[in-house]
This record gives sequence, C-alpha cells and structure tokens, in this order.
Amino acid sequence: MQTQSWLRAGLFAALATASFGAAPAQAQGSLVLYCSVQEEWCRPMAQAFEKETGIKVSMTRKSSGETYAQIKAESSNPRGDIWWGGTGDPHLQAAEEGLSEAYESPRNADLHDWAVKQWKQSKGRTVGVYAGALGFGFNTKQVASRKIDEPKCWADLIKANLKDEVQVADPNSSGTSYTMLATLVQLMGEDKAFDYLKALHKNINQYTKSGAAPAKATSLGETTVGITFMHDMVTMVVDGGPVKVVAPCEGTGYEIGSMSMIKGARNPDSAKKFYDWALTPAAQSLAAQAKSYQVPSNKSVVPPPQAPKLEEVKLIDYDFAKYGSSAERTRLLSKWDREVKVLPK
Ligand code: S7P
Repeated sequence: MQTQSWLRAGLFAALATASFGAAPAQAQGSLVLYCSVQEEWCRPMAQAFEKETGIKVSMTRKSSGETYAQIKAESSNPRGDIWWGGTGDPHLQAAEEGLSEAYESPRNADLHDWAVKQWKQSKGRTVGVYAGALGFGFNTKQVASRKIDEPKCWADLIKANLKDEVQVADPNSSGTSYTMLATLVQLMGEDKAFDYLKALHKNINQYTKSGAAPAKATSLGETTVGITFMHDMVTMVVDGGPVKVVAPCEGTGYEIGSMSMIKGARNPDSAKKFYDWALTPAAQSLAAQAKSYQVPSNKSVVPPPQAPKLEEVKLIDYDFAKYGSSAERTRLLSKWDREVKVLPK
C-alpha cells in the first residue's frame, strides 16, 4: 500500500483562468449525455456546455453500474452519445466490450498522468476526469448518543455495536460500492474480503441504488455510518451536517472517474466537442461550484480546499486493469449476489 505520487503532485497545480462566452452560441445540434456523478453537478455541466456551444443537451443521470448496463442493452441501437463521470471500472469494462469509441483529445496533454494512464489502458476508449478516495462517514450525534467509539477502520464497521447502523450501495448498480468490493479484495485477499462482507451484511440497514445516497442518510441521522467516496461525505460537512469523514486506517481504494464516447453515437461531432470541453479548466472548475470535491484531472485546476487530501490517505495500488476487466467485474458481482446479498441478517 503506497500513497500515490501522482495525486500528491497534482494538488499544487495552479488554476488556469478561462471563462465561458458571455452570449449563448447559436443552436448547433444536439447531444445525449449520460451522466454518472451527482445530479447537482450533472445539471450545471449540461447547461454550461449548451451555453458555450449552442448544442442542445438531453441529460440523464444514473449510477455508474446502471449506465454501463443501459449502454450495453442499447448497443444494437445506441441512444446515448457520451457517458461522463462515474467510477472508472465500468467505463473500462465498456471499453473492453467495444461499447465505447477510441478518441484522442488535444486536451490529453493537459491531464495528470493517472488520467492519461486510464486512456492508454483502455486503448483510447475512456479517459480520467477526476479522482477520489473511498472511505466512510459517521453521524457524530448518533455516535455520541449511542456511546460508542468513533469508527476509524474497516474493522470497526463489523462490530456488534453497529448492528443495522451501516449503509452502502448495491455494487451492481453503484460504482462506489463496486469500488468497495474490489478494494476489500485487494486489501484483504478474496476469502477474507468475502468473510468481511458477510459480517458487514449483518450491520447493513439498506443497500441503496446510488453510491452517494448513504452520505445523505448519514447526515440526516438515518444511519450512523455510510460507506461512500470521502468527497461525497465532505459535501455533507460543507452543508453543515453532523458528519465526520474517515479514511480507513487499514488503507483504502480510489476511483478514476472517467468519460467515454459511446460507440455508434448518433451525434459524434457533438460528443467530441463535449469530450474536449469537459477536459478544460473551465469545465472542471464547475465541480467545486456544485460542491463536488474530487481531484480534477486537468493539471491546471487546483482541487478545492475542502477536497480530501489524498496524499494523506493510505491508498492501495488499485489494479484498474484487473478490477475494471469484464471477466473480473462480472465474476465478483455475481459472487457478491450469491454469497452476500442473499444472506439473512
Ligand atoms: O458523487 C460523485 C460520485 O461519487 O458519484 C460517482 C458514482 O459512481 C456515482 O454514483 P454510483 O456509486 O451510484 O455509481 C463517482 O464517480 C463520483 O465521484
């Protein structure tokens, strides 16, 4: 387990100034955008792109695993043009299965190595747009009123004092939760990871569809602990929720949030324009305005001060090639369905 130097280096880059044109451009075609970050970030992205280019955007927000499944189901008659955001593993799976199109943006030169590595690994079919570490958060009021120790480690989440008090998404629909599954397998080894997931199951009050939903539930006190990306918990803290964000003591995995052009897109020119634009400092700076605190992939965008300091998190050397492969992702998900989800509490 080593802290990743690419993240450390990226945190100190300077913010390039760029602004959108003052007046909306003329209507210039259309774009069907599949968006897998939070709705609060998807909407300003669609609006800013429309304003910049005049291209009419029809946007649908769905979780990463769900979007992958939709693109696969539509592959003989594609409806979407571009898939922006969401964890990298299902983007890599889509790339391997030929569901996305190779493209080299002139903006690649402006990106951190980790974002370009994602692009090279997928033979040009997906590129990194942000990075973020997996962790969990807890409701400080709940912890105090239950008189339990503050959880600090993955090991704390399977203790009996958190029975029915942990929430995480279903890894089939959620990229966040698949990142957890793949992270635990890499941290503990597969047998111990599945023993852990079975023990965790006893403490789970709900497997949500969306990966960030447990952050909101934690903030509202509907669950004591929520397992999410750390940046999704930070959003709750910024909104004033009684939440503490935790980087698990044993170490944790991370995501390279990605973007892919859909194979057979009906509006390929619009898709290319969006792809190039989404890698600009101006577009990537919209994240912080939408209270999304990932590390942007464009080297000139300084991560917002609220963003988790990834250089301080004990990150594993996440094997994206293996855990983003079609065979491994499919195998792990069906094993989780068979051996964990069906268990009684
Ligand atoms: O909220 C932002 C974020 O955590 O959402 C993406 C996530 O994959 C979408 O949610 P699902 O877990 O439901 O798929 C992440 O890529 C992103 O950082």
